[in-house]
Amino acid sequence: MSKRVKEILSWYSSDSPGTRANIARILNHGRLGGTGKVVILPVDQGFEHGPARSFAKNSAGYDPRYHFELAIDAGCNAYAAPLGFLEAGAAEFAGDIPLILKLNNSDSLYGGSDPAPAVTGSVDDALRLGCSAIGFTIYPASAARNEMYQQIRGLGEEAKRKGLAVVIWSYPRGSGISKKGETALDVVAYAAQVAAQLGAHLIKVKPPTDHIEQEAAKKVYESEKIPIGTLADRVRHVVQSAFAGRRIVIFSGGEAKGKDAVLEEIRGIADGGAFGSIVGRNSFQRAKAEGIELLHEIMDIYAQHGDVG
Ligand code: FBP
Repeated sequence: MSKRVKEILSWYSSDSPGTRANIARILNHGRLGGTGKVVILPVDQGFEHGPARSFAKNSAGYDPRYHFELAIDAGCNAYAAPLGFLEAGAAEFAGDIPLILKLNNSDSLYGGSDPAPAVTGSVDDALRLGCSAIGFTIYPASAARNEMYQQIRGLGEEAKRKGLAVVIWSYPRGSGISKKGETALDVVAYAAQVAAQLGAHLIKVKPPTDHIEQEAAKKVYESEKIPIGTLADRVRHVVQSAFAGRRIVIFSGGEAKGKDAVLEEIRGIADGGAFGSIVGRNSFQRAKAEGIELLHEIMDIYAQHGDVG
């Protein structure tokens, strides 16, 4: 076990050996194993955005087995997906890569402004499928957020009792904020703090812009001269907002874009001290060899910031 992984595990001192072993499994797997950095493949977009928007660009992705193979062949730390996708490959690929079962999901067919995902799997499903962690999305700023906070309270308590890790996707969205506010620095930092307070071991947020959404927060950012000019500055602030960097905070990839744009963003995120990235559409919407090459380049950037001690 590397010194860095040991140090990260020491931040989770209230957790059982089972949960800590599962966090270690994620941190020690794949090309970045042992560095304290992670790159995870998430494929819940079929549910969240629909099949054509997700898989038409690279039709191999309609087959659930494709994503297991992509994550394994690329040397990702873990693969995260909803129940159906994991059930379709968990036996065939058992033991090949740490799995994260997404326990809630929402579709894009209902157009309301306040997302209210359904619970679509259980902690026992995660254990049955050999997962290392449960995953759960919260939408701070949705009118339905309190329901999500209460659901993850129960699911998180059960997952920890049964020795699993907890990963929270924290995506501010809904009638409480503007569209621009979803990625505002103050809002993303707040979302990371809420996920940490809900007991997440790993927290996933979107890369923040330099917009400040809330008036009360704006005054503090100005009076305390919090640096917000570069992506690295902003990522540093978000990581600090999740318990002074004592929680694993990773950043999402977003819609498919050109390779140079992806890598430039990753460099900024890595420079800010992020623990890694979760990259879905930018990897599985490319032809397999190209997706793997991009994931490797992303991992190489993080490896330069990692520390195997
Ligand atoms: P991407 O790299 O494809 O953005 O995936 C990361 C992710 O968190 C997925 O798990 C999730 O489905 C998606 O982002 C949600 O994206 P959006 O906020 O655009 O609906």
